[in-house]
Amino acid sequence: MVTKISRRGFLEAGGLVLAGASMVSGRVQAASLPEAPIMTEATMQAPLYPNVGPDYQPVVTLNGWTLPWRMNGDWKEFHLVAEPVVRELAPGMKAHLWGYNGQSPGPTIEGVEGDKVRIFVTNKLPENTAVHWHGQLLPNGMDGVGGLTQRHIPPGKTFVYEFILRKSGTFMYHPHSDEMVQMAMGMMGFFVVHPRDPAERRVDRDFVFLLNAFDIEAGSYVPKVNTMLDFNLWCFNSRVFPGIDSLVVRQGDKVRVRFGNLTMTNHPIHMHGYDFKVTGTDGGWLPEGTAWPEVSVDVAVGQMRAFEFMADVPGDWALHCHKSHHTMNAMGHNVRTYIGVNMKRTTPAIRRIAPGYMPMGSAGMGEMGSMEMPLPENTLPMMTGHGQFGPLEMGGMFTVVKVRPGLGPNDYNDPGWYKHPEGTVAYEWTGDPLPEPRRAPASAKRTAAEFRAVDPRKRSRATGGHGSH
Ligand SMILES: [Cu+2]
Repeated sequence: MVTKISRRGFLEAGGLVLAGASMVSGRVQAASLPEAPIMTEATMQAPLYPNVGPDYQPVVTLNGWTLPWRMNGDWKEFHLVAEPVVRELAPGMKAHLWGYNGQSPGPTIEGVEGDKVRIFVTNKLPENTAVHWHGQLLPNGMDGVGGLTQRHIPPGKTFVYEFILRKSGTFMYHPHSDEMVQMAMGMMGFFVVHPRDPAERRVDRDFVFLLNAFDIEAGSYVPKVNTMLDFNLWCFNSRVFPGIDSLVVRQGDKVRVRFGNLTMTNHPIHMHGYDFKVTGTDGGWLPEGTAWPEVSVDVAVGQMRAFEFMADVPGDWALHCHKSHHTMNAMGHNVRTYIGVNMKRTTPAIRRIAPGYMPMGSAGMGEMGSMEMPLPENTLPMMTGHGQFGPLEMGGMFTVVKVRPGLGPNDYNDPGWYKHPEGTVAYEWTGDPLPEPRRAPASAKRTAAEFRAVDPRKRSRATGGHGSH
């Protein structure tokens, strides 16, 4: 508590200006590197409550953690270690990635507007790296663009970044050295800066996650780093459903959800049950009164978004990317469409070449959600996960916001499935059978002639001679 008071006194005495001046001679005075904590698990760790400086409600990182820091004078010191990591994407599949301090994404860095931060970055990768503090307003030489604003950090070396957190908001960090490879390998993290006034923009729960994607062939462990668009694992924080943490919320809490997009495409993030307000972008907070309502918010590549809502309606509310291919796991995009095809005749023929072949997809693919199929080692079913009413037939960028009455103020333990009040669940009609629908008279005749088969060899004749060779 003594530290807290003296620190506040310092800042009230024009600390921000003094801090600016001291940046000029901002060489590390301590001889020792701060500890670099390592996390070995992919489960959500408890948020880190501030023990010095202004109070704030710390963020909760889905399947992640917050990087501890130490105070050195008036500097908040962090230590990131860039290194190869093993990350469980969901139970049943591990990926060999690159990340920070034992995980991909790296730990969330959290601070307060006005903080002087000193971030040590040790490179334990087999190649150069550099860290860019995406969205932060800082001196050019601290911007982390290898070759442009600093020397790259060679393997085995530690570099120091020093800057003042000039504004509150939602930021990210990621490499700016061999960027394509290092991002495809999972190197990224969240950076949250809280307002200096503890009452400003305060919420009761503040969740963060990054959107990232990998292309990992079934049975292999290392992402294909040259893939540009056709990824097969769409992640929140290097996890896929059903491996992604739920967002556990107490009914009545004010909730914020922040996310940043470091994939190669946009993601319309959709939440059920609420019309939330978009309150933050990459550029900062929206001025009070200008937040706009949405039920889906699109986040472009390189952008961050924050939305807020009052958790007044309990339930299990889905939160997911609305691109339906992004809520699938390990999907082969070359699988043929068999909807409407009678597989009875072809199946025996295929089984002669591929014993055990199972005809799938002629009535849709939903059956894959409940089927136990032998999979190659180290991959995940395309659609999976079970709820209280059966298989969810989902994967990828999908999770659940669990709003419950009566939870503790900062209790993030999974409360299980929602117990719906009697008579509030969609139910089966058991009354009179469905009457025959009345159709327009012409329709019966037309169904028989909806398509005609064309022999491709005779195609030029059939289409009147276009494009024949
Ligand atoms: Cu998406």
